[in-house]
Parts: sequence; C-alpha cells; structure tokens
Amino acid sequence: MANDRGNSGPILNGLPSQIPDTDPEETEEWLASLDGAIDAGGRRRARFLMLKLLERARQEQVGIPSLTTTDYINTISPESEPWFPGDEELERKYRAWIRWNAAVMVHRAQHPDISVGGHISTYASAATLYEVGFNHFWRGRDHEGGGDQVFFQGHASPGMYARAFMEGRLSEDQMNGFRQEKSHIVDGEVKALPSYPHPRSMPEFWQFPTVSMGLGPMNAIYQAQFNKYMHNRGLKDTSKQQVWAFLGDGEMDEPESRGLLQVAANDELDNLNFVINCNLQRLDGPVRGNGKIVQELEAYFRGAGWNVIKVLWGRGWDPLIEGDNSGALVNLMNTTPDGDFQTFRANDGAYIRDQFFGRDPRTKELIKDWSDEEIWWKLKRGGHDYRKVFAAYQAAQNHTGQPTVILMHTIKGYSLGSHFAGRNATHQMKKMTLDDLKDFRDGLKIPITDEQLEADPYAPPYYHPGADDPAIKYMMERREKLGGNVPERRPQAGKKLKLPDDKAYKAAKKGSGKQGVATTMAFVRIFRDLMRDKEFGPHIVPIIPDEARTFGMDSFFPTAKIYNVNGQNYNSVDADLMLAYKESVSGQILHVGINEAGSLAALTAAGSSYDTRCADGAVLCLLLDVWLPAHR
Ligand SMILES: Cc1ncc(C[n+]2csc(CCOP(=O)(O)OP(=O)(O)O)c2C)c(N)n1
Ligand SMILES: [Mg+2]
Repeated sequence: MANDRGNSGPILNGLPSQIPDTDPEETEEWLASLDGAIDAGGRRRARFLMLKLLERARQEQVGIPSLTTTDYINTISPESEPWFPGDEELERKYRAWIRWNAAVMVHRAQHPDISVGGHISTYASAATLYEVGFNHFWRGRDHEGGGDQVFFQGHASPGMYARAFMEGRLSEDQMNGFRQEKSHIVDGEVKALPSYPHPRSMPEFWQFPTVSMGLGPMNAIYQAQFNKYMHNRGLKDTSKQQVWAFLGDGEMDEPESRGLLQVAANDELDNLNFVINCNLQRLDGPVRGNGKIVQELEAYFRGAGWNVIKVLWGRGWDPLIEGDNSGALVNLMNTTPDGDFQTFRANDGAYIRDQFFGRDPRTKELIKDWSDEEIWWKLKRGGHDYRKVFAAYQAAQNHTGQPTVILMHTIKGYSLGSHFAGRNATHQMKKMTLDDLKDFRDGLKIPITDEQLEADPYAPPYYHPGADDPAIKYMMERREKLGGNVPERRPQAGKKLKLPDDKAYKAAKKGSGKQGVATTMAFVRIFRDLMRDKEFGPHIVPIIPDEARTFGMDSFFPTAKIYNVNGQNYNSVDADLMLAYKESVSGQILHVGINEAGSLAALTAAGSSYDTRCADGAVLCLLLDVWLPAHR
C-alpha cells in the first residue's frame, strides 16, 4: 500500500523492481557518498552511518522494514550502563558458596546406594543470572506490590535449593534427600526435595511447575496478561509486579515456547521479561552448531514485536570492541558459528588466540600484548558479568509498551572445570571425581581441605560459614529490602469468597419443562445467573477459546464485555445489534482466540490468583468450550 510520501510496501530483499529511478543523478550522488564514507572512515564507520540513516528513515515513516538482527555484540553500550549498586566482591563470594552447594547436592545423590538423576551444568551456567535477580530485582511476597513472579528454569533447581540452604530455609537433611521423596527418611520423617519445581510437593516454596519444557514461557505470558487484567478491572493493583521467566536456548525449540509470543506483544505486556540462557547447548550437543541461536531468537522475538536485549560479552571485551576500528572483530563475532564458540571455551587461551583472533590479521593484532591466561580469564561471556546482567535487567524492568527478552550468552558447566565446561556430555554429568572436586573447590576458593574431600568422595561437605558471616548478612539484607523470600508460595493468601445463595440456582432448578435443552445451554444459563451476583459475579473469569456464539454465550458480550488492553478502537460491524461484539479495557471475558493451550495457561493464571497476586478473594474461573477430541 502506498503511503503519503509515495513509497511502496515492504521490501524484503533488495529494491522493489517496480519503482522507477526518477533522478538517477541524485541516486549516483548518494552512492558516491557511501563509497566516500567507506574510503575515509572504513567499513565500520560506513555501517554506522547506514544504520543511522535507517533509524532516521523509520522516524520519518519512510516505510522501510525494520532490521530484525543487529551485530553480535551487546545491545547496551558500556557508556549507557548504569551504576552497579551492589558489593561485587561480597556477592561473588557467596555466589561461589551457592555454586558449590548446588553441585555437591546433586553429586551426593550419586552415591551408589542412591544414584538418582540431576543436573549440575545448567545452574553453573546461570548462577550469575539468578544471583543478580535475587540480590537486586525480584520483589518478595512482603513487598507492598505483592511480589514478582519468577518462573525458574526447572532443571536449574539445585541452585535455588542451595540458595535457600544458605538462607536457612532448607536443612542439610533436605538437601541430602534431593530427588528421593519416597526414600529419604530421617528420624521417621521424609526429608527430601523434588528434583524440579513442584508446588504440590513443596506448597510453600515453588509457585510454578516449569520443567516440562515450553510450559514456562506459555504460563509466564498468561501470568503477565492476567496481572494486567486484574489491574484493568480494578481487582488488584499489580503495577509493581513483574513476571520473569528463565528459559533455555534448547527449550526455545519447543512449539509452546514460541507459539504465543504474539499474545505478549499484542497485549503490550511490559510487565513480562524472558531471560534466555544461551549457553549454545541443549542435551546432547549444540543448539545450532552451524548457526547462531542468539541471532535467530533476536529476529524471531523482534519480528513478534518484543524488545530485545543481547548480553553477549563481559566487560573485558569492551576495550577490544572500542579499538576495533576496522570492524574486523565484530565481523568475526558475526560470522563465527555457535559450534566454534563452544569449542573455544572447552580449550585454552592459546587456542582462542589462534583459532578465533588468528582468523584475521587485524584481530590478531588487537590482542598481541595479551597473555594466553589473560585471554582466558578476561574475555568472559556477558551472562557471567554482574554489571552487564544488571544493566540488562534494569533496562528490561523499565521498558514500557512491549515485553522484553534478554538473550544471555553463557557457558554450560561454567566454573566446574575443564571436564565439564562446554563439553557435549556436560548436561548429563552429575558425578565429580575427587580431582574434579578439588579443582572446583580451588576455583571457587571454598575453605574445605583435601582431607575433608578424601574422607568420602561421595559426600563432600556442604559449605555454610554461619548466619553471622558478613557475606551472609549482606545476602539476607538484600532479600529483606526487596520484600522477603523468592521463591515463596502462600497457599492461603486470598480471602474466602461468599458464595451466591440458592436464589442464583432458581431458574436451573425449575428446569425446562416439557422442552428439551442441551446441557451446555443449561449450564450457560446457570453461569449467567451466577455472574449477576453482585459480590460473587465479578470474580468469575469466563475464558473462551474458539467460540462463544454457538452456545449462546454471546449474550455476555454487551454486559460483561471482552477484555482488550486497547479497548475497542473500531466501529464494530454489529454495533447496532443488542448482542454487539463489545471489547473493553475493563472487560471481564478472556476471549483467547483459537488457542486451547493458551486458554489452559489463562485458567492456571486466573485460578492461582489467591497466591500469585494475593488478590482479595479467590478468582473462580471457568473454561468454556475447549476443543478436545472428546468434545463432541
Ligand atoms: C517437554 C520436555 N522435553 C524434554 C525434556 C528433557 N530435558 C531436560 S533438560 C533438557 C535440555 C535443555 O536444554 P536447554 O533448554 O538449552 O537448557 P540448558 O540446560 O542448556 O540451560 C531436556 C531436553 C523436558 N524436561 N521437557
Ligand atoms: Mg542450553
């Protein structure tokens, strides 16, 4: 469609062939300017100018399609990073203790008499992502706003247990019972922890079950939508509640992980943040050995209307990127496949010098004064740098109008030593040899002796310095300031609702006389009468996937109205009819579209409001017309 400046519609590749060049001389001048910019300032400068031009063109509504990917560098430049308000040294100290205890917990469960499953390497790659959230962002249940809602990556649970152990919320006996809920009995009592987030097994700890990959992303979207719904209907002020979902890059291949991204964008869920741990590996090997999963996800999310923040490189890379006048380093980053990045980390500094920087004489030059050790230690991935992670979380929390996804570049098995980090088998490795344990202890500076480790290599000690240790005090203070524990579930948080009295069922009890009536129709009538109850009615959330009209539920449209965060900005075709299709910001009906999975996620979000939003009064919800094979 032509716009008012006479431009054509979307251009996907190259120039649209139907537009004539009305001024070839002017075109030539522009091209010569670009050539001149390349000659004078190099390709990097020319690229910058082109991107600036695109930005201006978009501001002026020239109708150029937006770029879906950016360079393989951090979205937030070092100059735009905020001040980091924490004590990095102290935070690093207890993060190391948590890392140790998480790995020891899984390792202990490998004793030949027990030998259950578990994952060490996932949390190891994500420890910084979680700790920055715990220390600086996630509001607990006692926060005035009611607390944030965090969906943890299910198989990173050992890290959450290890933190709760440091906080004194879990005992050593419970830690020893990881994944042994039927068999670990101490003094006649089961002392155990489920392997994955499980609200039924730990009703006062986990809020959301996440480990079945794909459930987290879907449910997080509908939690965030329901927060807005409650707010817009005046049932609860949720303006200080954000939803954070931690996901794996492999998990993003699940159809459920990507299939509902448009819901978050259409509903402008700026209270929603996805954090995708891009350690480039899944279970058996790389997620995209030949490609780049971060770039793929960036394009996908941006295309779906999300705000995208990439955190790829730690602060050690900043001076190198700044000094990369030729653009050769960024070019290398852009063109190196994930499979190679994984291999670099599984090798040493000399290998990285040779196989990465050595690919171009200009990049080789950039690190010529660096030792191999410096290359190894200074050049971290962004997801292992507190400041970069902090900057991204703050930007995500403050972003308005869109949901945000943060793509974090990390190493699977980080800190666990050379047998784990970046190895293809790392996902399934849960046992450490005595030497692994010693290396791991040394790397983390854990005050445990060789003798202690040698005494029983199946049961290395946990480490806890005691509640009076300054680092532990700091850690506890941080949580107190943020409103208490995370995760925490409060099964009894909501007030009980007063049920409608018998009058509400009068019509149903009377029956339909001689006339037969479909059960669905009868049900819809009862439902309508319940919705009319002044006290109880507003707490009903009718969730409609697919179709309402067939069952006579279109009679709800004009009165209850269909929830839409943008209201109704068009003239409805049936506006003159009594049963007009009516959308409203304060609508009561959740009409989720042809979307059964989403309707179940909406049901879960609504049904758990008593806990997740501490809403006054539980929210009763009814799921209508789910199109299942058994439906008819
Ligand atoms: C629906 C489903 N399929 C398979 C699994 C088994 N599984 C557990 S962890 C994992 C690999 C996850 O890879 P990724 O999402 O990249 O997480 P990472 O451990 O690398 O952070 C798989 C396939 C699962 N939990 N759920
Ligand atoms: Mg992964």
